[in-house]
Amino acid sequence: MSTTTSKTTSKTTKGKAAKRADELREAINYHSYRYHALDDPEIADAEYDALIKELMVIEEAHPDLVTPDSPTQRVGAPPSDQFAPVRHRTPMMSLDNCFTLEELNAWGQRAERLISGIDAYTTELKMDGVAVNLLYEDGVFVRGATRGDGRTGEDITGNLKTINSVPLRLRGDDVPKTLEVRGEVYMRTDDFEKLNERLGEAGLRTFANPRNAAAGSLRQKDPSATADRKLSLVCHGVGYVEGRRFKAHSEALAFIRELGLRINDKNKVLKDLDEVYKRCGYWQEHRHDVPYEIDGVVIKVDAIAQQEELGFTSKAPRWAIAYKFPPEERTTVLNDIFASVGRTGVVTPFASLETVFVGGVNITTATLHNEDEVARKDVRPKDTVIVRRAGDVIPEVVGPVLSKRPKGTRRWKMPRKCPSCGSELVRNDGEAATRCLNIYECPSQQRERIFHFASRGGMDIEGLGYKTIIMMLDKGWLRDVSDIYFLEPSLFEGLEGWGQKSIENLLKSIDESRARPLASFLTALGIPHVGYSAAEVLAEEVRSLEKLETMSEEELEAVEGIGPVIAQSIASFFAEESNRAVLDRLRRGGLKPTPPPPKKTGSLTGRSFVLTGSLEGFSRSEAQNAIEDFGGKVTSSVSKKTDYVVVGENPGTKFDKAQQLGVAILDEDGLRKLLSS
Ligand code: 3BD
Repeated sequence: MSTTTSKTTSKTTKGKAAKRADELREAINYHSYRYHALDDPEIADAEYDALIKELMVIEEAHPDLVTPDSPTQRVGAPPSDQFAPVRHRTPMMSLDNCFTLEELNAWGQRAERLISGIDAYTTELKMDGVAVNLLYEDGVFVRGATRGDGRTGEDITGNLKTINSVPLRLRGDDVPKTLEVRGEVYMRTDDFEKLNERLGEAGLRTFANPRNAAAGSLRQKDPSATADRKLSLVCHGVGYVEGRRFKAHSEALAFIRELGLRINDKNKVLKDLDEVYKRCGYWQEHRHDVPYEIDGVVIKVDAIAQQEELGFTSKAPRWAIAYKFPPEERTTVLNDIFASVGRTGVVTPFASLETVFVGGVNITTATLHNEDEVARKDVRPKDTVIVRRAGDVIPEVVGPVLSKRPKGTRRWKMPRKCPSCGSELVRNDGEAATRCLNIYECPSQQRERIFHFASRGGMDIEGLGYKTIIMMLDKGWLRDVSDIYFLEPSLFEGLEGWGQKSIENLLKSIDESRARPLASFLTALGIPHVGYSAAEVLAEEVRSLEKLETMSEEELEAVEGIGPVIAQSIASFFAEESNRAVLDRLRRGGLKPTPPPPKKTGSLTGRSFVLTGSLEGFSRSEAQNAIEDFGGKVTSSVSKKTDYVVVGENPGTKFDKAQQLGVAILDEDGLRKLLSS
């Protein structure tokens, strides 16, 4: 009798819990929609948090009540080693750019000539984020991917789920069976600055800009790491929707907003081109009035019927264009000019400036490139100068404002001695660069080499940032990059700021780097002229470091994609005794780069292609994928080692070069025949 009672009680408790969980989920989803999609919350953040907390308590007590789309399941996916490729339901197109209002006008005039009476244009702020594609089935978020090459991206579902503005379930009774939406994931400027501050304090590598920070956060292997970064999503289009037709782009956006997806509240439908130009001009002036980075305005013909009439070029719709803002310029006072020594010994003059806000960030230094540039611009210490920052390029000094030059300024002279090690600087005839030749001992070069080695483009050792490297150099733990692989936890004992956890994390990421892809390792070595793309070509060819070490300059030059300059540089790098010693020590430290996956073989194995001009039926990456699928190789420049040059519309100089060298030329049909034979 007593058992039956307790059973009923537990049943009703359970029933109650299930009911309350449902109520909570509904309330949470509603308030999340008010907050993210409508930007109009009804309750305070603390009240919202309390609802989440209550639901978590219930779900913990009754794990069988947890649903996959429950708002508590944002950090659910386990860490994964790889992001699987996913093909988008419909391809994600490219967007044509224009850089002046004249170019924009040319685009607008053309559209209006092709279609008499364009009803309206939508204008959207061009988010400087990471393009993503989200798939909803029966209203449930099932998959999210990066854009990739437009056709296939990487599956980042687990990471996207951690973003609060990504609804896990769509709202309403009018949810389409299948919906694919496109948007940008971005990080607010203030969150970016906070993140960098945090990373910098922890001695970790910082990000150059919010876009890189967003991209890096989305690529975390562990979704809980992504969850720690504040990311947001705005949607700007529908890729596919089942059972519904829209009359206008603005209608599609309004529809997905109803479903709970966020769209930008600055979007505006305008009735003619003059208004479009005005709005572009307005946002160019006010680009920093929004709390995130934008790099332009996207203009789209609003009516879908008119979009369809305008159609596409080979790569991008004719009904849309991005107006990109010009780089921003400001004036400030140049306090002094210094010279810094990079990892290859090149000495770069740079300006130390009165802090100035330009391109969305405060800058205090700007590059002056080289000795001749300083002379040509004749910028002098104490000059008022114009500085420019475009996107993620290094800020540069454009020139002096001569009317503001104070009395008694003097031309700047390149120092004779290395500012880091004091050795004599050298500038070779015919070269712009001044160099410090003390390659192995110069502290600046050592430091920069190690920093480059550990950086994202190289071995990507999380936790080995500037601050940490400087500390380790100071302590004498590092002399060259091989010392990284002999670091012991005991070294850190008693060091301030180094807890058990951070030591473990650093050593773990060092350990992970032991098996980085060969191409990353070759890039990390910083051999002059060997950037990532040359390293990729080499890795593909040699498949092991040992093989590369034994190759002669002639053998290297025979590799497709490797020219005489690179071949010479690699040969002399490996000829140097001290470099060999570092490589040996790296191996003793357990370094074992992973060779690239086996090459596909097929009818085009051993054949190399260069693409020029635009093809009708392929985007560039589609053509490349198709060639590679058959075992062929696509390289960027034409040489006598090239087998075929594929020529599309408006080919570049590669076409001329191919004719000069007598390389076989294929048109699009020729390529298709070759692929199908
Ligand atoms: C934005 C294409 C179209 C659907 C093609 C018209 C190129 C990134 O705010 N609309 C926007 C934004 C991007 C867009 C389109 N509307 N395409 C848009 C876009 N408001 N940033 N993009 N993309 C998205 C891209 N991404 C990476 C590499 C190459 N292209």
